[in-house]
Amino acid sequence: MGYRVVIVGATGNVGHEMLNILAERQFPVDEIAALASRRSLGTEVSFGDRTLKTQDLDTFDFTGWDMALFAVGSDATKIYAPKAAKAGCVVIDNSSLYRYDPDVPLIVPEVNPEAVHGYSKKNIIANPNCSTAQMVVALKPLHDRATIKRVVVSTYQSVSGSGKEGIDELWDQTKAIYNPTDERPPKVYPKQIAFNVIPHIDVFLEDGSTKEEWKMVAETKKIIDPAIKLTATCVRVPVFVGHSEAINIEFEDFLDEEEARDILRESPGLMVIDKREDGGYVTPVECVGDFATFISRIRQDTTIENGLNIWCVSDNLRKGAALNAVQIAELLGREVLKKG
Ligand code: 11C
Repeated sequence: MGYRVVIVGATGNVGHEMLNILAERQFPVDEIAALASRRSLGTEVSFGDRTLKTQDLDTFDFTGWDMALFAVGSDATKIYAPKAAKAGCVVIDNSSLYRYDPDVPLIVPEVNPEAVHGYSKKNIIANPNCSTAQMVVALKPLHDRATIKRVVVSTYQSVSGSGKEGIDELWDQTKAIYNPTDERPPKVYPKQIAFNVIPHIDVFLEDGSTKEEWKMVAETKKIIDPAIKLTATCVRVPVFVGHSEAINIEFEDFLDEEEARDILRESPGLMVIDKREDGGYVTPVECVGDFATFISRIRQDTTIENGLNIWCVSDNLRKGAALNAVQIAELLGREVLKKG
């Protein structure tokens, strides 16, 4: 016996990846419903070798469905997630709406699987922001060994983090550099993204940081340890898919780079590719479509007592969103619902 699974936002980038990953990982599905807003109603989506016709999110009855993977913005989530949860369908939500709610577990299955048991307070589980998800997979095993005091992270985030509109804007601007008749006014980013980098993701906060940077701090504390201090600079780069991060870590205890490499190599969800030679590291184009979070450039930071630098790259639509949500679904099935 398998599960009755709903995908909310099935026509978007993340919803599309959720369907692919459920099929790729042979998640035990008895029945699947692909929901979309009225605007995309009737659009067909693929699930393995099947084609599903999308159904109307507005009128869908969640009663009798085991879990719903939500891949829509916070506004739609606010309306439909409580409806699903109340009908007894466990919501796995990719938006930021519930992440900081103390009654909602925020889960990265390689890091804090035990938190799944907290789902029942609201019948909702939150999926973290993409830039946090890949980073905490790398930080957790190092924290377990040498206790992280402080992290300084700079991100290089792809335009797919802004959805299809971000991808289209980079594509259109790139074409327009060579053919100015293709030029269109920017809609998604406040400055040119093609052949440029923009140190601004999400809205500005009063202290001068951005919401994306704040999310990395708040989510790392909730998922790993509130004692970890973290400061982030989040930057949008002209890459279609794959977020990269330069992470500087200060530990309580000394951690030798060789031991760090061994720890990371043996930890779940990670793939270490770290040869100290030309091309001996991973770049975002190589991680697209992969399940792993890749770690390269592991090296001691000798400017502080117990310091380490790493380079961390992952497919933001997968580990950063759809894959993590499916892993939560697997965890929920294994530990709680126990049907598959
Ligand atoms: C980006 N990280 O790259 C964002 C996208 O809170 O789930 C995901 C935003 C979120 O723009």
